[in-house]
Amino acid sequence: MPADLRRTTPAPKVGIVHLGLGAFFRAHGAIYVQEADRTGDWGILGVSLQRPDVRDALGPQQGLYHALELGPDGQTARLVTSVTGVLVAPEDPQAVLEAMADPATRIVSLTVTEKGYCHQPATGRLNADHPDIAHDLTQPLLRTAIGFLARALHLRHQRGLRPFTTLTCDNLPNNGRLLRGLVLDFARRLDPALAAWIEVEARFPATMVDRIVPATTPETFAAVARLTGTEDRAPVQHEPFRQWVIEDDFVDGQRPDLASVGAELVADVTPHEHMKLRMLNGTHSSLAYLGYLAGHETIADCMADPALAAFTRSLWLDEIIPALTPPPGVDLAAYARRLEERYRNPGIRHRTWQIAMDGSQKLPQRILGTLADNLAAGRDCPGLALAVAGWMVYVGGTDLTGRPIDVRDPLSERLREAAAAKATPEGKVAALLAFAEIFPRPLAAQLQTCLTLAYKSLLQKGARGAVEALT
Ligand code: CS2
Repeated sequence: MPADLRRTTPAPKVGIVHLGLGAFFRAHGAIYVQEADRTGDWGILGVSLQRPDVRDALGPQQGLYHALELGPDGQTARLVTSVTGVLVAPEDPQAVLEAMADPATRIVSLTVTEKGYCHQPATGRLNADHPDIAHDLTQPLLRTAIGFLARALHLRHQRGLRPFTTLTCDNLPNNGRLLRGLVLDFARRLDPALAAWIEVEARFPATMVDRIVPATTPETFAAVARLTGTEDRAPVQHEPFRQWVIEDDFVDGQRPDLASVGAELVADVTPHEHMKLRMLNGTHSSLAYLGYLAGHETIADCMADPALAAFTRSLWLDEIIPALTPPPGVDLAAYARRLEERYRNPGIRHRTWQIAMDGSQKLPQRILGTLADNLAAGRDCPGLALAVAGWMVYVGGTDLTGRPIDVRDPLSERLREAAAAKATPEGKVAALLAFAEIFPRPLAAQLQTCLTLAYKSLLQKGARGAVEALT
């Protein structure tokens, strides 16, 4: 009989409220915080913004869960103790606001995925037409992270408290500045005095987060039971590598000592963020679409295919690195070699389909920025163009052999209809480039010809053939 998970030492006091308690944060930030919290003052109260599943699994375990590390040569499990409880926002939004407004809460961190920011990916502006934002501006039962942040800061302002630090941990460019702009935009519509206070007193440090966290599978549960002898209903799994680069800009300097456990606290995260988003996430998304269309289930399967491995190396060396400024002291070619090792980790099954999700929200910061910078410098990017064409085929909803694709994307219906309305590759490419929320205008016009060529190559040669033809 496997043992139940129970605390044997007191839970830490809550100092952090985390919005969007998904697998990534539980396998990354929650572990750093546990290691850094030597005084028991930085417990994490998790908030699920949509579903109760994580609370239902973690609640009976007093917030405890295991993180399974997937090394190339074996697995280890560690107990994570920093999460003290979980609230489900739709059940009791007021409780979430009160937790965020509690004076002991000094940080509100978030991982709500790209689409959770309710912005226009191409411009970074708040999408005020988003139904959930429109709702949150007028209704008390909040739905969005932006609504919760602005209204909780409002409560703190009204109560004469200091603001919390808002710590975004999502893969978005200039994530701190972006979020600050969105919260301010929302706050201005609530109360100009609130917006003025946030502008001066609140802090939104930017971060670069990195750890590959494949979705939990039945094998994860089985491995944790085998290694720990407990029946854990909420384990997560992750690669050994981890990195967290954080802009050191917290309200009153209040934060756990994250530097003591390997996080890098820096003055400017931008070069780290560009490097990671473009080199890791950019090739991840490229492999997600082209690898999926080539019939590969995981990133490791893609890298075991010599054509796709050579293609990925060429993306790094010929297209992405030339358009990057390296962070101080970082050798980008060495970073690429390290990424290749991580992608090849045979202990990890990271599905192309998982990474392919929400492409409309990911392409701008992962791929389109690199394309734009290269085009401006007079360099073409056949590999990244092929990746975008792969996305265009993918969102059409049918693979190159005619099988349906389960496309998950907030714009999936509109994208599929737009592509289906045109018969020719030129027409389909133009119809998808017309999505101004994804493709900035001048870039869209510049991409029409090379994307049409790439799209035709995919139809004629298949994904693997098109990749081989390039390398
Ligand atoms: C992936 C990321 O699913 C995806 O879109 O590219 O989750 C990636 O694994 C992480 O950003 C790695 O840090």
